[in-house]
Amino acid sequence: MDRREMLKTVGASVIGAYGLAMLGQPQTAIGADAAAGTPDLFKGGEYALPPLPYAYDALEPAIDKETLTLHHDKHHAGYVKALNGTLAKLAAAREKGDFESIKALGRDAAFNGSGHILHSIYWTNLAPKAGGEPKGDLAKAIAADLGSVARFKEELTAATVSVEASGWGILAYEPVAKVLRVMQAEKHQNLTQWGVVPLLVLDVWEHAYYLKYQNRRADYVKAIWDVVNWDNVAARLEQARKLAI
Ligand code: MN3
Repeated sequence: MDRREMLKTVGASVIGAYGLAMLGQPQTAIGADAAAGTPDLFKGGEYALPPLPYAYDALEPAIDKETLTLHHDKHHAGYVKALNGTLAKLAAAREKGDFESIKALGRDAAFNGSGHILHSIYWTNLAPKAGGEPKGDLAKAIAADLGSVARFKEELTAATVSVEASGWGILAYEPVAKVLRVMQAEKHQNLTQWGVVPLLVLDVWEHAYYLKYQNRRADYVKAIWDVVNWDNVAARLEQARKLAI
């Protein structure tokens, strides 16, 4: 088995844990910009940086062009590169039967793999000329599981703003009880529950907002509601409901 085949095998098992079907860009009704750019997160035997599905300045004023450019082209790209590097090291270790570094490699794979997945979802969760309120089945599910849309927004805002250090606020679907849950992630990989499917993820690493908002994380989270692509969140819920654990 050559390196490319090994990566493919390793990659398939890793991405399987997250549910590959969830990662495609659902078509949205928001407009050509939001619907364009089907992210290809794994191609040619390696994880890949999906193109941003809109222009770098498309989310202004909520998210400024410089932040979005650095965030996508440098930070997300860095996670993809590190993930592929880690998986290549794991494959080499497997080839040699030398698992001395398995603990460190496992940590790196969890961190960078989760970073790749969450950022890929984050780009598609946002869109220009978006915001407003969720509709249809998504709105009904939010009301049934989380009180009301207004109360859900309060909960996710509170969870996101209060993440300790670097992390994410997350609306997830939990396929055992078949309910929506508001969660936090520290870094990218901590505090999760196996099996949940992230539907809407809000990045509160400082690199996501510091250039424009400095220490005012709450102002960034308030502004991000103006660019949430609810059609994308709704499409992800529809896909998640097909999962079984
Ligand atoms: Mn980030």
